[in-house]
Amino acid sequence: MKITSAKVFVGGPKKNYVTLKIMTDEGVYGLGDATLNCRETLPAHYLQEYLIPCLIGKDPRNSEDIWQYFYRGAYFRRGPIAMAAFGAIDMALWDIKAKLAGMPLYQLFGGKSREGALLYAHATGKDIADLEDSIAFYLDQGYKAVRVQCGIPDMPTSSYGVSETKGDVKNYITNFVTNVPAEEIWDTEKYMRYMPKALDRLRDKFGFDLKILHDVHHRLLPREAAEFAKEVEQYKLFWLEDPTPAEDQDALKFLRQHSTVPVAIGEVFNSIYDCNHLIQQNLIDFIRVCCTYAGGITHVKRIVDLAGLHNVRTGFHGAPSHSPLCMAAQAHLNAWAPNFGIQEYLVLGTPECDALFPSNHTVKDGMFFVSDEPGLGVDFDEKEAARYEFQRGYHPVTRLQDGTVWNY
Ligand code: GCO
Ligand code: MG
Repeated sequence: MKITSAKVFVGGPKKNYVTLKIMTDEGVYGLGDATLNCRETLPAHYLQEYLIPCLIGKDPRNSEDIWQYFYRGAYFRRGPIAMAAFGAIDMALWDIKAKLAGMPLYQLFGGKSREGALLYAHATGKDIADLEDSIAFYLDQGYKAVRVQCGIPDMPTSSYGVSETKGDVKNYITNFVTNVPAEEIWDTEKYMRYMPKALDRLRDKFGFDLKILHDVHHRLLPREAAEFAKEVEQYKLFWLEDPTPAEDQDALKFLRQHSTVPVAIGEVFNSIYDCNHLIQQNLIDFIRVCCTYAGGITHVKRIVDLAGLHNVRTGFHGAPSHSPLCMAAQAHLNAWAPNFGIQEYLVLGTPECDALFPSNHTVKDGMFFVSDEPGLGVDFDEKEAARYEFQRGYHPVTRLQDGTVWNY
């Protein structure tokens, strides 16, 4: 069996999904996601210029050898661009393998450990009243876990994960399309003073059964993160995400000495080498990698197994920029993983997105139910894809009040 050709598509409804389609001489094709938010054309070019020419003629069933060939063969290894490109190829090869087997992908990992996988939605509000409406909206849909992000009074601009517009509480998706990045102002003291009060009010209103997550988005210094974690411990978060930028991994020791709040990190990690110190030292409780820019199913499954050895659970990244292909790859891992924790979920559900990526996966009562179609269980409609083209966009750049550049 041989790979005969492969194509890359860039575009989608409100997002520049980077979709890889690998064709074989037996007519079976595989699909993968290489979307790297706000840098989408780079993995697309990496695939087109460097990787696809090497794929032609290879046996698609040898997904491990092909992964090693690209990873070890690159010499300049790792990094989000290369790993997203390898990730898309790897997903597509697993899709082919499971289609050949006539099985849903999770069967090739060892079958199902659970029927439905717990999801969390993004609740958001320009202020606390909006955030409460947003949480109520997700509770009505049956969600049992929500990430809460709230506008901070007197913050000069809106902060991460929060809409500019009052009343914008449903399925909030940031529009990053700009010629140059927008700029935001951040004030750590205001955030640290207000956010615990907001959590207090939410526990008062919604009680302690609701699973509440919160994303600091890398903005605190190690000592501040320890203080914040200590203070919010009483609100029993499901997790506190990215309290500090994870480059300085030992900074988390400080937080661990002061608080038992569960910590989730890893959405910007690309490889097991970014994760292994945090996992082996028990500095985190949830690992947040994703199947796209952490090198596909082959590599992420290794990370999941390592995490399992140290009682770290999964909480895969599922921001709006992940295409339904990446979400499906993760759904199959979630169905199997003995150390599954939770899955972030935003992507599916718009008619445009469903038309571009038809699938029978379902979401009900805040749980994801993986379909029993062979392979990833997601198709790609090339005619629909022709409606979209690439639109450049940037993540905002964050500054402190005095102009110092900070972490987005
Ligand atoms: C999350 C993330 C995202 C990132 C986004 C950047 O927890 O989902 O923090 O919202 O900001 O993936 O492209
Ligand atoms: Mg995050």
